[in-house]
Amino acid sequence: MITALKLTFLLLGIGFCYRLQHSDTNEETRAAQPSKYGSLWPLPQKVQISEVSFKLSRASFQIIDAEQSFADPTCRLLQDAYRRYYEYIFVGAQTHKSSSNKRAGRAELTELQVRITSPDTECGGYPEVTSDESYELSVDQPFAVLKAPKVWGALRGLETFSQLVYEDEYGAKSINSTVISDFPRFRHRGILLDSSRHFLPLKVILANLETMAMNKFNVFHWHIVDDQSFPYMSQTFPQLSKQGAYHPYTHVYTPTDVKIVIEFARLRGIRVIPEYDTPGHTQSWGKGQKDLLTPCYSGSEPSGTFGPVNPILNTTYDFMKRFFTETSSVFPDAYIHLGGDEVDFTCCLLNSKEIRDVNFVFIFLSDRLLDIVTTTKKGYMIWQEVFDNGLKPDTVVHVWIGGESNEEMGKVTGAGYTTILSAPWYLDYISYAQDWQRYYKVEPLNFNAQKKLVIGGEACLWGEYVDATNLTPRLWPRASAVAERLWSAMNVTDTTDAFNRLSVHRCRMVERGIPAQPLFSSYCPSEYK
Ligand code: CP6
Repeated sequence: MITALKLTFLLLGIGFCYRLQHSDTNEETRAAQPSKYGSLWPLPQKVQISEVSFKLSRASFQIIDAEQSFADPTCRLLQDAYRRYYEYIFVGAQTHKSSSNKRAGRAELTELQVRITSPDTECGGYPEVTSDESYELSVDQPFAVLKAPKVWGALRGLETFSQLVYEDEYGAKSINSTVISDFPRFRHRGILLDSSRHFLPLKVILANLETMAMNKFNVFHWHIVDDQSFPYMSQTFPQLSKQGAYHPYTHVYTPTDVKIVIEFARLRGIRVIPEYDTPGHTQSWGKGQKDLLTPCYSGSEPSGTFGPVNPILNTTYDFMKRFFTETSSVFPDAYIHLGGDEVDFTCCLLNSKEIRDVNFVFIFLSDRLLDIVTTTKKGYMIWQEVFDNGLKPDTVVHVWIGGESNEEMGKVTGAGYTTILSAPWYLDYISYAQDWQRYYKVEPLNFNAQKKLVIGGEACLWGEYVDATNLTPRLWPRASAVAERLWSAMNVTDTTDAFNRLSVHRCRMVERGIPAQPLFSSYCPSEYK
């Protein structure tokens, strides 16, 4: 029998659940409507889309070098990109579909001509923080033209062109007459992936580089090793991955694997910045490198556990010199990330006689390691704690603490450091409903200090709860919100329009084979095919 009291609780419970489900804002319960910007993502700086439309057919459309282009057919980066985008443009399109009778009179667009306007196309080079990613796109008769000073802008413009193509109501591939001129708001637009907490197979990393290009990200921050495992196969110190990886042969990145990642990224205009986090987060290094870590003591006896990298032994610096000399030639980027976060001092400061009373991070990182890395001719990035301990002036500081309040950004840029923002963009945190809006609403320059010093930001996907099974849907399209914040103009803040474009952008990623998760109740047109 249900007593009156039980019934009351039951009803209260139902009411509570009802309110939970229906407390979403309008924004969160609405279905996507067409945006006047189609499905462009991230939104270009200047866009004019007209009503005039052209049809495109798989049989006759081609992407080619313009005659006046400084690039020629030996530029593999462009030729590869033409092939990739041709396939993306006609994804899902049938080869021999006769286009509709009704609109048969429509003009056909048969060419996209790509013109690199600077004699130094940078085709064979690596993207850098200063690379020019600007481009201008005009879609009109008799052909569309994409102009960019460097190949990097051409890559961005090809993605934009492919996003302009849609299927009309008869299923014919179409594009509207359009004029776009575009460039990124921030130069550093990154994604951090963590291959230490879980090993990430090469194909997962490559799929995400591909998706990064769809979102105009240009930095892959590879948090390659950490406490849990050391999958980087070092040629100088092979025992590091032999002892420190989850598996010495299957769960490692060989020199060839690393080369593949770097080249795949280069062809998409993406830098690869490796992070070798020191002096904390280094437990896995200790397995293959004797005496590298600080022994902990219980009383006067070694306890058998280890703290951070041992800052007082000269052998530590000999090791670091050889290790970072190797990585500096393996990774072509001008920067390396040296970590420096979350150093646990308790063990060494409290227990070891020798290491008492020293400012650990300062001695190790600021004083010695940065000098070592400087001799390898690399610049360095560091997590924000190191800044709090004093730092060389040319360091790039990566702000990760402070959530959505930008106080720390003001402090770091106030002290004159170049800065990268990640604090509001920890995508490993998940919650109910449309959290992409929270990432989207962040304004990176929302503080009173030297805004010029903020060169961009990174979305971080730490690996404790993420492996090959769930990485891609957890990252996309949530990271797309960060992509638009870092690429598009400061005043692009309309979340309703963003929702409309992002919904279609997400379906496009799915059509391109990327299992990006849905934003909200809905469906993708391609589900019917
Ligand atoms: N690993 C490393 C981590 C984190 C950091 N460094 C981290 C800390 C707090 C949160 C998420 C991730 N897992 N090496 C901090 C930069 Cl909430």
